[in-house]
Formats: sequence, C-alpha cells, structure tokens
Amino acid sequence: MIIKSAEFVKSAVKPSHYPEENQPEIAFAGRSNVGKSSLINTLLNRKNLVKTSSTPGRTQLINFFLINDSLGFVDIPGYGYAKVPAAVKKTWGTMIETYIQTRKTLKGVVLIMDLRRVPGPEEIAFMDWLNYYNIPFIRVLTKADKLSKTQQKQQQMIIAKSLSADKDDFILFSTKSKTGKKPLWDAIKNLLPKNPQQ
Ligand SMILES: Nc1nc2c(ncn2[C@@H]2O[C@H](COP(=O)(O)OP(=O)(O)O)[C@@H](O)[C@H]2O)c(=O)[nH]1
Ligand SMILES: [Mg+2]
Repeated sequence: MIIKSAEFVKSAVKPSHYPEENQPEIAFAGRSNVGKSSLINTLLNRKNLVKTSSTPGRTQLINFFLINDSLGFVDIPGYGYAKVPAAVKKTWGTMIETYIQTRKTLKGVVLIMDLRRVPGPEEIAFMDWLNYYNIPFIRVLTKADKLSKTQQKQQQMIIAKSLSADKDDFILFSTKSKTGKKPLWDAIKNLLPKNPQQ
C-alpha cells in the first residue's frame, strides 16, 4: 500500500461526534499498552501520527484517521487497564459497543494481542462481541521481536490453542523489525470492498 496521505480527523465519544461515513473503515483494538498506536504508525510509515505512550490507559476517546482520502483507520482506546475504575470501564464498554454496533462503514477490526501473553477474558469477550455483530476481525500478535524464533512459534501455538484457533489464524508482528507489515496490509485489503480503479 502506498501511503500518499495520513491525517488525524477527530476524536469522538458518541455517534453524533463521529466523522461522516464517507469511506470504508478499519478499527484497531487491544489491551492498553499492547502496541496499538505503534502498529498503526508502522502500517502508515509514520513516526508519531498516532501518539504512543509508556503510560497505559491514557486514551479514552475513539480517534479517527483518514488515509489517502479513501480509507478510515480508527484507534479504539485500550481495554483491560487494571487501575481504571468500574464506572469508567462501563463507559468504555458502552462507547466501544455503540461504535461497533452503529458504524455502517466499519469493515473489520484488527485485534492486537501481545505475543508473550495468553489472551484473557477481555480479549475473548471482545471477539464474542465482534462475532455477535458480524464484524470480521484479524488477529495480530505483536512485540514478536521480544522473543526468539523458537519462543515465537511456541507462544503462537499456546495462544492459538487457548482460543481454539489455528496457528495460521494469527499474524506475527513487530514494530521494531516490521515483521508482519505486508501480511497485515494484505489481510486489511481483503476486508475492503474491491475498487476496480486500483
Ligand atoms: N519491542 C517492541 N516494543 C513495542 C512494539 N510495539 C510497541 N512497543 C512499545 O510498547 C509501548 C506501548 O506502545 P503503544 O503503541 O503506545 O501502545 P498502545 O497503548 O497499545 O497504543 C511503547 O513503549 C512502545 O515503544 C514492538 O513491536 N516491539
Ligand atoms: Mg495508544
């Protein structure tokens, strides 16, 4: 994918604040600090279009970006941050479920998980949600550079098993080595409507 332009559009909490539904959209989700912002920046060849942070749980807004004037990228705030009070968790859940449920241009979700961690109830609940609303999703295991090749394979097997999935259902990714960048773009393109001009 050649990135001609990538710009921040706006932040939103509720549908009346979302940008208009003018193009297909892909959303990115994952636990706080999993590397979601870094992954989006890597896909877009940008250093800091999406702000990365070493303090987890900061972003509590849905951030909309526009790529090449024809594709939307949406950064969904991270879940599972332990220190967030129950009331905030509830608001978060409502905000995300509303987005998933109402956004007509949402073509799929990239669900980002840490290769070093077995997915927990939050990930499983999120996938159940997506299945319930018939939203296709791509499973990515990031921070692959933190493990040796042997460990990567082992972890991929363990994670696949824990989700009753196949090891090939996951894309290994690293913002450091750029592993997985092309396979992830290919998977994203597969979710987008075919454009005869491209
Ligand atoms: N080694 C390594 N570190 C990463 C990778 N992706 C993200 N990080 C680091 O993980 C931290 C959280 O990243 P960020 O993108 O802000 O996570 P977010 O909260 O999910 O958006 C930052 O310190 C990043 O530099 C990766 O693939 N490899
Ligand atoms: Mg982030």
